[in-house]
Amino acid sequence: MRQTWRWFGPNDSVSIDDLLQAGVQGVVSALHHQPPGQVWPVDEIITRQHDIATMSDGSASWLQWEVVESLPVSEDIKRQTGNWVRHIENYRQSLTNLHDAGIEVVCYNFMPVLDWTRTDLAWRLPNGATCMRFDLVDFAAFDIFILKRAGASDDFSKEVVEHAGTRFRTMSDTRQSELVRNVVSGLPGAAATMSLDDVRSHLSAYDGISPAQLRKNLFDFLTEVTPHAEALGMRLCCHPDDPPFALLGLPRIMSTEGDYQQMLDAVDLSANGVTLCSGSLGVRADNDLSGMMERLGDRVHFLHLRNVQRESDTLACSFHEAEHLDGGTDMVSLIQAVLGEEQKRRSTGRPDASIPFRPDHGQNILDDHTRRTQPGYPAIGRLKGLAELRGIEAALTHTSRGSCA
Ligand code: DNO
Repeated sequence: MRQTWRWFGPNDSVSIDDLLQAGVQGVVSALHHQPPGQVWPVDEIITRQHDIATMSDGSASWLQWEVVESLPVSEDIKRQTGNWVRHIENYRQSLTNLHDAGIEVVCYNFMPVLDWTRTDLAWRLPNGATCMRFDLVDFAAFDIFILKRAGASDDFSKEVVEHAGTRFRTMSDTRQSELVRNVVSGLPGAAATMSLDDVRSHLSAYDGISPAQLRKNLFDFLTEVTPHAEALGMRLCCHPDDPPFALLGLPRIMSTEGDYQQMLDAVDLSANGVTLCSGSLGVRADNDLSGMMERLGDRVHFLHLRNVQRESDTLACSFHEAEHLDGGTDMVSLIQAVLGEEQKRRSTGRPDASIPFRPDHGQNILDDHTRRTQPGYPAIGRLKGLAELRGIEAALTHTSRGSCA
């Protein structure tokens, strides 16, 4: 298992020096400032590679940019509107440019409008750590009473709608603004100020696009780009919906094993692969993560290892991001399944036998509380996650030194 770490670029307050001390082996990054749909320029790719390869004192870090997360798919491609054909050509060109720079693994997602959605970015746990949380009642209060989306109340159970009404009536103005800010954090351009009207116009661009249509658009995109990636020896890997159920009336199509199976069958090339995100998929009790790793394993090109605690048994539910070894996913079994897949690949001589994973997200602990980082991406919380995951791998692959036998 290849131990990687997400680095947001030179403005990330977790530095390349920090990554080295955390024991990271490879870097996951993206040109976040490039607008979706545009070609990633060669010189910018090379600059990012240089930033990754260099410590703050100018000496070599020996780290490399190993995974792109994400090369975003434009909303035009997802909807097949506007410049989508040009954007697909640009996507292929970006793949060529990344390949020429020596990068093989490219993660993307096909979630309309929203990337990830939470109602709390720093929810306090009893031990003083903070984590990201999705509260279904708060989210319903946002959707029904703040955004006032037409038909929103039909998308929640009667009970949730009632609770949301009570929650909204007692919600302070400060919490209302915070809730809006938190929910739109997963929207494109969220760093800039986004009004509720902006949100409404993003949503209305998907009016009339059913899940079946969106799925067809994904398959069309893959039909266009995967043969190119395959010819270059690259591996594309689709990230699941986060959370894996419908939100804000938008179609969602990458939430279950069945969704992935359909996608893999639609374009049956090994370059058409999976980002197995145990945190996103683990929000659904019906997603069996170890089983998915066993069954989809030969196409899993990238792993996000993270855990969540569901707070109810309903499909759409509240949940929070647990410690990496806590929560609903049995991380030991999942890693066992990953090691099994790697073993199979080794026995058939596959060059990609070591699958890159990153400790996905982390709780804010210790000095994380005073360092400004991207929501979910603290230095120490992730380092703790990485250390725990690395420990599981070490234990499962340990062979006795056998001195007293
Ligand atoms: C959240 C991440 C996602 C992920 C993209 C991949 O923290 O896991 O933003 O990078 O969805 O395309």
